[in-house]
Amino acid sequence: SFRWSRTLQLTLAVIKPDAVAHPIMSEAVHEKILSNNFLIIRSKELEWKATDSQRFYCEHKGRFFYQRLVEFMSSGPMRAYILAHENAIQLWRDLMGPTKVFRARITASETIRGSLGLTDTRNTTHGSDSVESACREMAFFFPEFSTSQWYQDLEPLYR
Ligand code: RTP
Ligand code: MG
Repeated sequence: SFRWSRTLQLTLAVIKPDAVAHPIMSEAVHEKILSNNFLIIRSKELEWKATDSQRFYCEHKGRFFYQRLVEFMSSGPMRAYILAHENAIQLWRDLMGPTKVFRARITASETIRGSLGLTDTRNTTHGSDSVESACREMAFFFPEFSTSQWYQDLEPLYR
């Protein structure tokens, strides 16, 4: 019988409006997801109102870039994914590369942000940074998806 040998972890990945606006960019990101063998558990295109953006980025309220970040993230459609992989959270962040575009370009030009990032705000993608934020962010984007149910359904594969 089939025995699962790896531990899957879930993360939330988002293709931001700058990349969705240019299909050549969003397709390159989608390719990265596939070529790194992520399982795509959920995927949808959606658009935020300014209030959604404020709610999602409330931890950054007061930072100098908050206003432009909030405006940018509600400026057009995005594509959100729930991805599964061994060590998915760290793997996806490694593939994205550094937040700061100058750092990404110079030290990690092969990463998503290093190759496609336009500015520190318009930096192509988002990825959860911890198990806690992955839970919060998956619920934010996919309220009907139950993370605990998903892990529970997987349980028999590990026995
Ligand atoms: P993220 O939350 O999107 O995964 O990015 P991160 O952890 O690498 O970066 P964080 O410091 O949490 O910043 C959140 C988002 O704010 C935007 N940002 N803009 N100087 C700027 O204009 C600036 N600095 C940060 C980025 O889009 C980042 O994704
Ligand atoms: Mg962050």
